[in-house]
Amino acid sequence: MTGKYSRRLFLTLGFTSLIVSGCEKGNQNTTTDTSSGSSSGTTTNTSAGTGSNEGGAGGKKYKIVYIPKNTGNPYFGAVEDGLKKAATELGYEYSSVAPATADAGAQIPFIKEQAQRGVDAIIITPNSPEVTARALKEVMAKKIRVITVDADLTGHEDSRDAGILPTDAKTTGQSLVELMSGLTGGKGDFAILSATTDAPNQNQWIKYMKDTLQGPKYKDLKLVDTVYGNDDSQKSQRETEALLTKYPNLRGIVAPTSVGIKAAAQVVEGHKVADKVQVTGLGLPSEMRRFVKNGTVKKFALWNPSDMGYLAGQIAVGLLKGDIKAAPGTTFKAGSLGEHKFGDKNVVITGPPLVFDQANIDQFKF
Ligand code: RAM
Repeated sequence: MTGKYSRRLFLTLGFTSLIVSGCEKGNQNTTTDTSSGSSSGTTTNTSAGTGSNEGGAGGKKYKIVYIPKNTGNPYFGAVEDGLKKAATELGYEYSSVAPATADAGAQIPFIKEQAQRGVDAIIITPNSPEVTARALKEVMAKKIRVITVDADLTGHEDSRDAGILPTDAKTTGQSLVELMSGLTGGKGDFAILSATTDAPNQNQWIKYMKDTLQGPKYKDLKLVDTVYGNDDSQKSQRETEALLTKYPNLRGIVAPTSVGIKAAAQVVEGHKVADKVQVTGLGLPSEMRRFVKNGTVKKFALWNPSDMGYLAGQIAVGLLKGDIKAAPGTTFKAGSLGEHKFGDKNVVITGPPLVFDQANIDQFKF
C-alpha cells in the first residue's frame, strides 16, 4: 500500500499529504465468531489462506492473537487488515479478542485467557502502560512473544519485545498544533477531545502538543480544556456538546482519536457551527470523507493503520522463528513493506503520516 503512493505534495512539520493510487484494502477470508469466552468481547478468526506454511517451524502453525483497545472501532479493523494480510502470506493462525470498553484494566482477562490458550504471540494496543505491563511481563515469562502496536507501554517497554508505532510522538504533537493553527489563523481558544485518560498514545501526543504551544508562533492560540470521550462515540459527542456550551468563543477542537474526531464533526455539523469551530485531529478517511466533502472538516491527519498490523505480524513470526532479533539498530525485512529498523527501546516506526483534505480524500480507502 505505502509503496503505491505516487506523489508527495505537502509538508507540515513532517506530516505529508500524499496522492495515492490503488490503496484499496485487500479482501480477506474472514470468519467472525462473536461468541466470547468468559470475558466479554469479540473473537475474529482468519484462516491463513493458501499461503505457505512459513508461519510454523517444522509444520507448527503459530497462533497469533491481536488485542485492540476495545471492540467496535474501525481503526482497529484497519490494523487487523494488515495482520490478516501477513497471516495469509506467512501462514499463522490469526485471531482477535477485545474488551467492550477501553478501560485501563479491561484487557487483563483477555491477556490471561490467551496465554492459557497457548498462543505463541500476543500483539496488543494497550489501554494503559502501567496496568497492562504487569500482565504482559507474566506472559513473556511463559516464552510468549509480546508486541505492542499503535500505542506503547510507555515507561514499561521491558514488558514487550518490540513496539510498532505509526510515527514519533513529537512529530504528531507538533503537527496537530500546526493543523489547528493553520485552520484558525493562529488565534483563539481551542480544546482537545481525547480518548481515555490512560491512553499512552494520546497522552504522548497531548504532551508534545502542549510543548509545541510554548513556541512564539502559537502565542495567540490558547488550549482551554482537555476532555475525554473514552473512544466511545456517545460520550465523545456529549463531551463535544459540553465544550460548545462551556466555551462560547471556542474556535477549534483537536481530537487525536479517530472516534473523537468523528463525534466532534457530527456535533459541529448538527449545530451548523463549522465556520466558527474548526474540527481537526486524527481520523480515518473512510469515516471522515462525508465531513470533508460537506466542509465540516477542512483538514485532518493519520497514517495507514494496516501497515502497523502487517509489520507486527511479520515481526512476530520473525521473532518466533529466530529470523529477526529485536535489538536497537538491527534492521530486518518486513515482507512487502521492505526493510525496517528497531530504534531506541525496540520501537519500529511505520509512517508515513498523511494530511487529508478535499483535494485528496477520495484517494484513500482505509
Ligand atoms: C483511535 C484509537 C487509536 C488511535 C487512533 C488515532 O482509533 O485511540 O489508538 O491511534 O484513534
